[in-house]
Amino acid sequence: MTDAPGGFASLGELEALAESKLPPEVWAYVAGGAGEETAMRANRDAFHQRTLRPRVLTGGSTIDLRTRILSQVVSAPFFLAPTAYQGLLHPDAELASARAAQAAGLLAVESTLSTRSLEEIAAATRMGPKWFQLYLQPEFAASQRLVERAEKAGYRAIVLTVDLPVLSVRDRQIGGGIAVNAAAPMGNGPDVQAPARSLGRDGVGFRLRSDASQTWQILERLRGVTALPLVVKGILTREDARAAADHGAAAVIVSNHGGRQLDGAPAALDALPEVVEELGSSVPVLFDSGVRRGGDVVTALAMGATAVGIGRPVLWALAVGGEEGVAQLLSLLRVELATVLALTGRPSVASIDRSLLGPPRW
Ligand code: FNR
Ligand code: LAC
Repeated sequence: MTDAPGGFASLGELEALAESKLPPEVWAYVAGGAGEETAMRANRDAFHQRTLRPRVLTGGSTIDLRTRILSQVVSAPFFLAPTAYQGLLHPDAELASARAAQAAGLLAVESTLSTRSLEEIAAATRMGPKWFQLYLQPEFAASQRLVERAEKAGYRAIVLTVDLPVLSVRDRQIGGGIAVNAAAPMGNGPDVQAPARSLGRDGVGFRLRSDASQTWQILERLRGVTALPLVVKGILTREDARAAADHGAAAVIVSNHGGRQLDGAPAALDALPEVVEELGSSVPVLFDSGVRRGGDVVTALAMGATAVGIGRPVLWALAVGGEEGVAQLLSLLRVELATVLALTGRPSVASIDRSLLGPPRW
């Protein structure tokens, strides 16, 4: 046991501690990826492959981590990625993680599949910037109602996740993880349907659920029902980045969903350059999938991301220490990020650029 705040003293010990605290089927749900988990492993390998160029004797006595994400100034260039069913990890669920984000001056993205309602989360964190992540529902009217509720409750952008038209085949979850999430409470009420492994056989081929039969026109349709900026999450190619921009996305999130969807997908980090190249400075590019350390944040920013989402580590910290655990995680990440900037001779997030990147390790 440790008397460190939140129950852990370093980022490196967090994952194993979380695993030791959780029932195996909940752990399988959080930790698992699609298929053989190739894409999930690739996310970490891609970070390990990159190097940063240390710079010394560059002067300066402060390090400024402040970042602008759309119109929002936040205290550091990372945010809480949307993750479902946080009630499986701690009784305070999304209230704990959102409060920790608010206290740290960071953006939290709340999932359609939260165990607490979006209104309850908003009421608990009036001052904290929040975005609402939308999973399209089979009926557009249900999606519309969710978006309208989010706008009314003070969320400042809609994050449309586009990489989950069907839930992927996830071997590790087959033993119980799927049942676990099916049993979790649906905080946002009857408008929300949990994503199922939703391919139905029609005798000839496979049929997709109606929320999968969408085209890019869905952005215009959402635009018609909300004034909030639309952020598209789950982009891995230049073609889809272009389509998102052409259909009015205010930002995109390069992500392979933490390796939980297409096992053949590239590491999200390896897809980042082509998206950044396609969009230039016209549309901000956010990133998630595999971010674990302060140095990873720097790497993704040096490759052109504006800010990065933290996914599984928030769930680990929530399981280990609730709100205090998430606060500790965010604090350790911030310290590590500032340390990496000091060691690479950068006074601020704004000064991070491509010249920070060194040759690959292998
Ligand atoms: C997710 N993710 C996710 N994304 C989303 O848009 N809506 C959601 O409800 C969820 N739910 C969810 C649950 C769990 C248990 C995990 C691990 C992930 C994906 C998430 O936003 C993000 O893309 C990944 O977590 C990034 O990968 P790492 O860094 O967590 O490995
Ligand atoms: C997941 C979904 C629900 O990855 O986003 O489990």
